[in-house]
Amino acid sequence: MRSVPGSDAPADDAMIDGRRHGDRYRVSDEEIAAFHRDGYVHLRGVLSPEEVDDIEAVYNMFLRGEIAVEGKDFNDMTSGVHGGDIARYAVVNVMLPRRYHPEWQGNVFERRAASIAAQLCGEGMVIDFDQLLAKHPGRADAVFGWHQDQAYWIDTDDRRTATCWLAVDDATLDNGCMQFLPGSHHEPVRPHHPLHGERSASHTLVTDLQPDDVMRPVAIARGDITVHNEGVLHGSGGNTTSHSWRRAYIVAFRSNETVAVERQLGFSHSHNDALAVLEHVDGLRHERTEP
Ligand SMILES: O=C(O)CCC(=O)C(=O)O
Repeated sequence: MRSVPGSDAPADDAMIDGRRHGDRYRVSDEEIAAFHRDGYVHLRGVLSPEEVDDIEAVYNMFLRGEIAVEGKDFNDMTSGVHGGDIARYAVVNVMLPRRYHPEWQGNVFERRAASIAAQLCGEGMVIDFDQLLAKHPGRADAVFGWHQDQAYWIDTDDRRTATCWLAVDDATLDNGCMQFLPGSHHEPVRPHHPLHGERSASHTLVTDLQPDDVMRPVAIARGDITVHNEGVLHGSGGNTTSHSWRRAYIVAFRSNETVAVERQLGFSHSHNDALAVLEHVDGLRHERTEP
């Protein structure tokens, strides 16, 4: 048995291992229902400890700067700073690692996540983007502001999404695990604003919580994932531990048609995309009232 402080329930290792079959991970009917009801779901043991070790080796090459990443695609999500010494970053953000390290394409996380996206959202789901988000220990300011992902994205007809968030370290309330507002994906996209000044200065978009919003922290173990929908309100707190990194590896799936439309419009999820495109994302369209 293993458990993470604050996690919803201890997990039985034998039961978890039985759910991985090569490239596939079996999602239960209850988990599929939870994803559609709450806008997110926690799936245990999607990767084995050895599989996470392999992922971690490449992850750390990115953190050590051994893999070149262009311009703003290597940045601090809290300050918008890019380049320079990452020891000063609160939330290290690497956008599109599979673009910058093509050898990673087709890795075991991508393959299992693809099987999960198909079970949750149906056929025709493809990788839209990937991302690494790492919080240094001892950074109470490593806060990822409340947002809906759709706020960062342009409007498209097919809104199916499965954003798979892999814990490379145990993710706990203390080191800044994900927190979700269950069911909020049924609401329209809320108005968002750049964290600092204009969008040119701040890629990060945030929205304010409403009085009745009760965020639910979801602590998960290394090798577990959460999967969330583009409309669910979420974010995470700082890393107040003295010793524990909080490293996450994210692979986001959307429909083939949606990804094609995005690319046609010059939207690739790179922070280097043209400002004209980045200024026309959903969360900045304040007049929006429908999902
Ligand atoms: O890793 C975090 O704390 C936030 C990640 C996030 O917002 C996302 O994956 O959509």
